Amino acid sequence: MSKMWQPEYEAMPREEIKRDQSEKLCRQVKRMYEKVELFRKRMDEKGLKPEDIKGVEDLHKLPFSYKQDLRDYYPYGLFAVPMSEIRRVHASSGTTGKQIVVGYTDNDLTMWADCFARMLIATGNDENAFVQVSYGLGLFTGGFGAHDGAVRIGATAIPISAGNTQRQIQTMIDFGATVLCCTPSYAMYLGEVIEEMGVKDQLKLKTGIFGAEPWTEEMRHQIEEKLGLKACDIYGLSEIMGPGVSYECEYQCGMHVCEDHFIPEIIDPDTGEVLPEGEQGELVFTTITKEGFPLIRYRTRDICSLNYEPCKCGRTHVRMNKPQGRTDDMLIIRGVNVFPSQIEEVLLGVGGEITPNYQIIVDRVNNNDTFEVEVEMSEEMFSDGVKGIEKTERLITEKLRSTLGIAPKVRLVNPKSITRSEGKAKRVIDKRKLH
Ligand code: DLL
Repeated sequence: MSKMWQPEYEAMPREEIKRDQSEKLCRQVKRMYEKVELFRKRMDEKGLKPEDIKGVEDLHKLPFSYKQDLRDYYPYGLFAVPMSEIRRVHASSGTTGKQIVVGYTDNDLTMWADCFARMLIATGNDENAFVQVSYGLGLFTGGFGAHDGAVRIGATAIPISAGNTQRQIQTMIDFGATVLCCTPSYAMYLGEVIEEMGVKDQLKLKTGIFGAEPWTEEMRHQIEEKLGLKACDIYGLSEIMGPGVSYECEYQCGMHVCEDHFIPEIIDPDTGEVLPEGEQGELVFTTITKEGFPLIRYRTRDICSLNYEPCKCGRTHVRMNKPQGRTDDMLIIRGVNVFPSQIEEVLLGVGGEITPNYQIIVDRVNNNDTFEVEVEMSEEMFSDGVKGIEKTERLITEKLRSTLGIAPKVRLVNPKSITRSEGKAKRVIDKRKLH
């Protein structure tokens, strides 16, 4: 078996990457034109034939695809192979709407495991690693993605799945886990319970592979401190593959996109125009090797930018920065654009008096938006009393006003009163949608 997860496959000069992508793109477009009815229809509407696409320079001519397409053609209508060649399906429910289904052939599963394996290798792990998979194992892509990646490098997988926090920690200690894979919000929670149990010194963790939701640098520092590991970011989405579309190397300075499989673009979400290198916009992906469920120019709705500068690790694959949020989770409050991640950054910057557990509550009363942020205080602050609480509330309000341009009502709430998440955290309650 070829070891596509070895770093040499990610260190080609840019010209070679482009040549490789061009060949794969042309092949993929031709194949999809034959096999996927919706793609053929969109090409025909644009008056495009597969032969008009000669390489990556023509990518921008191709039609976009959208999450709604997966719903319209639910469950298998966009697959490009007969179902007898689909080895596994996964699904994502998202926060709203009908679930979407994705499918993988044997080759797709191999490629996915290779991509996840790359991250394990790039963060200094090998066949001696014990990989605790605390992403949900099921229709969610997180668990199986991590599991297959661990097996691919010959490591030992511990497929415990999400939840049952005490048992997670006991298992981590008893089985000697060296790598932990889960969402960053669950990692924070595990850290909290580990602190309470006083067992940090019994852990052998070295690397955390955390993703599936946005998280800030401040959160990274707190997780690293609580769990005593190096916390690395991994990105992916079910539609494109699952975890491992891009990932951080040991230098933790942007996530390398597996460009031999996925071509990223950054576009203006309003006009659809491709933006100049380095600018922030909506991330779009084209899968150039996927067989079962390929997608051309898929609008992820994630907001980020791309960095083509060489990385210290020697990989030449482009890096994307941490997605700041999604075009569809951006809140518009009193006419101002607000991303939950901006709030998180401010809160975590405040330091020890408050915890990183918070909730944003937006409502509309008499045609005016109300905007509240509830933040959990630390045990120490709780016992110190009212004066300190009011002062901290004022401090946070001012910091948020200067970052966002509008000030929420900030309320410090009792320790442990905000529900913890074992998967993706739900930070926003937008009651305006319910009226
Ligand atoms: O969350 C796949 C995954 C599993 C990625 C485990 C990483 C680790 P979905 O459930 O389809 O797939 O959700 C995909 O989650 O479009 C982003 O908005 C968000 N997301 C995923 N990774 C990150 C990340 C998985 N590292 C959606 N940072 C994506 C910020 C992320 N957002």
